[in-house]
Amino acid sequence: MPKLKLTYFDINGGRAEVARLALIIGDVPFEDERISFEQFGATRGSMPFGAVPVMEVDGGALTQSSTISRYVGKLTNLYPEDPWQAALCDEVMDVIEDLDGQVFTQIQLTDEQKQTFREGLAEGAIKTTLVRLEEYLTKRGGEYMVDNRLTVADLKVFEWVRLLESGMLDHVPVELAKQEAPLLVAHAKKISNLPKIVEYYKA
Ligand SMILES: N[C@@H](CCC(=O)N[C@@H](CS)C(=O)NCC(=O)O)C(=O)O
Repeated sequence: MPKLKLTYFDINGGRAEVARLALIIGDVPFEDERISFEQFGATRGSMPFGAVPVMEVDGGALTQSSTISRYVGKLTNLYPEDPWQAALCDEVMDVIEDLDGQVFTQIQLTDEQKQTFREGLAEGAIKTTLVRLEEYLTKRGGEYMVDNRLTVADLKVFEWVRLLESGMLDHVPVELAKQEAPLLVAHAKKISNLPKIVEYYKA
């Protein structure tokens, strides 16, 4: 196994969480480096694309959360081998990555503009995506997003539903996921109950 070091902000969840969870579920050792915003400011110039997460793999650096999740998914057997199932797995992760891009790019907005933007997003892209992912999961039997087994696509959806339900997203109603996508919420609950995930969040 390569020597792995994952660098990301010291926050609850975020773009490194899928890779972290996959490594934990797969029992793959890695260095979990959590940095402050100040440390990020001081070191971003040396990061390949000036952003986190960054994963060092035997000293080489890999960026882009979905790329890292796919790579880690392959190391941990949480990524489909079948090309069609792998494409579906990528599709689910990209759908959520699109949302992440919209949700986390209002740094320049005033509080009032941010509220209007987030409320629009909640009623628009977030709600639509929840409904469509609910249909996606229903169509595939209701247990796993793709490949009839746990993959990084499930972890990505889990992390999104966890964020929505946490109340950490200002101006997005915490009950939105339960209202629009009860099956996704049940799916997230099942993942949160996996013994290694329980242990991780307890720590
Ligand atoms: N497409 C990239 C986006 C990376 C990204 O924007 N990361 C954020 C943290 S979640 C960041 O480093 N923001 C600080 C900045 O750009 O100043 C990915 O998926 O990893």
